[in-house]
Amino acid sequence: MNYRIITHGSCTDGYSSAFAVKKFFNVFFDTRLSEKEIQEIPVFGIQPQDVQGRKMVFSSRDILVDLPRPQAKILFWCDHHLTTKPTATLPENYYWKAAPSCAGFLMDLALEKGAKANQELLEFKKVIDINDSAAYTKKDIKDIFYKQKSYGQPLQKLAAIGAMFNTRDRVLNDEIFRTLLTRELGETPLSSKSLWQLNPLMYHKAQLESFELWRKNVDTYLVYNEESQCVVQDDRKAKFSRGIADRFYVYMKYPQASYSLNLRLVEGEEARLGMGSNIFHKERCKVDIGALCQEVGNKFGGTGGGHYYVGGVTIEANKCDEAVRFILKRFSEKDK
Ligand SMILES: [Mn+2]
Repeated sequence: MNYRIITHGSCTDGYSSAFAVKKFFNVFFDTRLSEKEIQEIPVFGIQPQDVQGRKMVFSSRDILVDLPRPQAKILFWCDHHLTTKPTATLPENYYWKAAPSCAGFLMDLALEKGAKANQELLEFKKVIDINDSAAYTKKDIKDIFYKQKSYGQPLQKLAAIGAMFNTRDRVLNDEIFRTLLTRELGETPLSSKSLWQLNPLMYHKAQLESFELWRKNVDTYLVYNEESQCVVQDDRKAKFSRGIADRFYVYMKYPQASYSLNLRLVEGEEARLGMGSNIFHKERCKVDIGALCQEVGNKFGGTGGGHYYVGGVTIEANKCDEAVRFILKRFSEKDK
């Protein structure tokens, strides 16, 4: 067989997308593989820059989802990021759409190809779409980023599963990701029995604690830049590194903000910048952030991309300050 499923690592949509490929494998590829054979297909979680930087060598049996399109011809590609929008007609088995989630898009494709829809799957699609496009209400954010009495809502369950592969240890995250996706799969990524035996709630509760630690720590150096209406989280100013990032906290703390920018150095040579717009006020977002990330990547010696409302970019560490000025200036200009 030698199929490989390669998806966005440490990411809930990446996990759900790989799940959808497995669930509808025979529909997508017109094969007659047994459940066991499908179960055994290996799953790899990688990052967009691994594809863009050509660190990864692809083969003609590779199935790539929720990631940029590689140069090499592969078996199947499906993505929904604005910055990977194709400029020419796609070859067979290549799919792109500006959908809220890649997993939801894959489910739609499977249904078009004749897979049977069921209520549970359609319900799941709603939840993953909200999750990956951050279409949350403030109440949703409270439900999934702060300690609660119970965790039975679908969005909370999805967050609990995401917590399993969102620890601070990349290697552990990848191992959990692989483990979850090479076991018996349920109807949806939420209902695999074997998954709940691994006690996602334990990870979730620990993560909520970590979010709290993180919020307390970033409170000491978060800055709101009035001019650009952007909250800046410059991790170079941090005395400590604590907890796990709660990426929507800035919009709870600064409701007046239109944008957020976070940056950190990785191994001294690389700077990673994340940008987003206020998820509760998307109408304020006049800048195509994915496109801006791509531009910043090209301008400052790296690569970047993303969606209209959120994106990321990796650049040369010594160009970090210049890049920040460039980004804040762009935010200031566009809002006037
Ligand atoms: Mn996605």
